[in-house]
Amino acid sequence: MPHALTLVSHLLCPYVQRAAIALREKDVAFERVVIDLANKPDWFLKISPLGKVPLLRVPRPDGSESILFESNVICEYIEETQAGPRLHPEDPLERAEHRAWMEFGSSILADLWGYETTRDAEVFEQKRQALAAKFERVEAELGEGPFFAGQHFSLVDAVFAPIFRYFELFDDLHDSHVFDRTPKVSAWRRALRERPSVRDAVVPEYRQHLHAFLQKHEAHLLTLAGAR
Ligand SMILES: N[C@@H](CCC(=O)N[C@@H](CS)C(=O)NCC(=O)O)C(=O)O
Repeated sequence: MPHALTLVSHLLCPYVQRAAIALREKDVAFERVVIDLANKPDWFLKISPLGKVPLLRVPRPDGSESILFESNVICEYIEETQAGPRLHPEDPLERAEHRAWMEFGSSILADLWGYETTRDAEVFEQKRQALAAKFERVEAELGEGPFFAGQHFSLVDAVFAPIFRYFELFDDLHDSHVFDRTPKVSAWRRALRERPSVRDAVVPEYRQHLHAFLQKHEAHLLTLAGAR
């Protein structure tokens, strides 16, 4: 039987991973369609208002289809419609705080984009410092763990897990020292790495794909690693 929900994806996209993690946490079966962003198919351009992934294709009862875009909107929809563990706090103020930290995660991704794609040593260093400063902010928010809000996995975890995944490769290539002053963030990273929903959000060859992406951009990170 075909799955009701289809997640239109790209192999490396951290925003796609948020939605995949949320679906897996709720134990929802879904289909994944992977597209090449460097060569966007016409059907995708027709249905994606911003030309971006993720999209969630949702069938309506009348047989038509809704196309949801924007990862946080998709995550909120999953939270509101799917059974399974809650991924947002019950309390409205805490829920708003979680949404704010999800946005913070998106701003980290903007710095990470510069960090991983620049060929310029100066820009690289600016981004490295911006990332370190942002993770120090996050550090101040964390409690006992293992997750953002304690024992209970939430959408904030789904947002940060793909961010941390980048550093598995990046810090192997060249230690960023971004986490030197953030022991709680480091513990959070470890907890998320072990989570099945996080592991399964990407293909087993993710690391190789990410490495190829760095090569395509002639990233300064690879120059530092002496790997180019
Ligand atoms: N704000 C969007 C950002 C999504 C986004 O930037 N996706 C990237 C891939 S990770 C994309 O599709 N970029 C379009 C392109 O590369 O042309 C969201 O949260 O869904």
